[in-house]
Amino acid sequence: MYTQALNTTEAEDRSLEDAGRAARFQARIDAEERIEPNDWMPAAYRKTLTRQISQHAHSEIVGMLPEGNWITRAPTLRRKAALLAKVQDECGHGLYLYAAAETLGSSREELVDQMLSGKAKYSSIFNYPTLSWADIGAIGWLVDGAAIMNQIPLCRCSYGPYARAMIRVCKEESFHQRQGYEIMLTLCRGSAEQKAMAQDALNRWWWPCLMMFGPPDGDSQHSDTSTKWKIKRFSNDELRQKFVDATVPQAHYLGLTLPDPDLKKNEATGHWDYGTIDWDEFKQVLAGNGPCNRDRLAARRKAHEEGAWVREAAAAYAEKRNKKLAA
Ligand code: BYC
Repeated sequence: MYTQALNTTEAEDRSLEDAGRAARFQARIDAEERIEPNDWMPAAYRKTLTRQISQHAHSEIVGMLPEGNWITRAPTLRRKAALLAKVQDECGHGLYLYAAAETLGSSREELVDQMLSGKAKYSSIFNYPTLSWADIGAIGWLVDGAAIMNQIPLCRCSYGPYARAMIRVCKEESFHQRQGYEIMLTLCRGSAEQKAMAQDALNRWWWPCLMMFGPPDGDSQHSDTSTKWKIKRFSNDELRQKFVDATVPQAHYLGLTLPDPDLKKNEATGHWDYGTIDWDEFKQVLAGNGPCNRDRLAARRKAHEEGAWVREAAAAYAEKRNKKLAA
């Protein structure tokens, strides 16, 4: 009896203490203070950040595959060097994003396993194929363009390690976007065949790029809490609209047509109104049924297996070195 009464009081104390901590945490967020790894944070904040940062890391790593496909077939040495550097940059982004996610308490092995087992998501966009050289231009211009639109606000995310990682990522993505646009410009100023190739790439990548920003606001599960915690600064639809408004004039400058008959400038709002996104296609891609989902996961699993000896060698070296330091 006595023990039970004592326990109840302890539980009450704990929940009062937690409520106090949660209120202080929210006050820090509201005051635009950065949350650092050793600070107290609600379990749900840790969980949603681990989810988002690790998905982001997986996207960077899987994102190397569609472009990596063209490294050996780049049309010139200059294009090859730039593409090689871009793909290496994506790898670097993945690595510092995994490092940022690790500061929240999950191990890299655990996170990578979640991706390889198909449990964790990565961006839908990387489940589409790169069929021509123009796709490399379209990815740089549109996919990196969309990524920048989404990631610039993440530089002000409440979680310090993620926000700081985003600063460098955004600088590199801006360079990627420029090189992609320059590929498109070269193709559009080239032969009729080259211009048609650029138009075909735009036709295939446009709608999947709009899907990158996530489900419409009414269907977004995490937006409310992520906005309250200043992980998200803009909603999915707001960022999508910003992307459309920035990209339509760029397409016009290239002399290309956007594959949307409903696209038109809304003189009242100043925005470009766009047609209906095929959310069934998005759901299918998320469910693993996009054109390349199976290939992408198979390629990552193969690379992981083939890299096992590197991880073992690094671990053996670290153990030996630690023993030496301890002696
Ligand atoms: N693909 O409640 P919601 C790049 C999921 S760029 C797959 O709105 P949230 C790169 C979402 O995870 C791409 N899944 O979620 C660029 C959630 O499922 P779970 C990576 C998606 O988190 C160039 C569910 O749908 N960028 O790496 O509030 C070259 C409901 O959505 C997608 C980032 O990851 C999608 N497109 O908002 C190479 C940026 N959209 O988790 C590489 C960081 C939504 O409950 N992430 N889902 O199972 C974010 O900003 C946010 O997570 C999102 C989604 C805006 C993407």
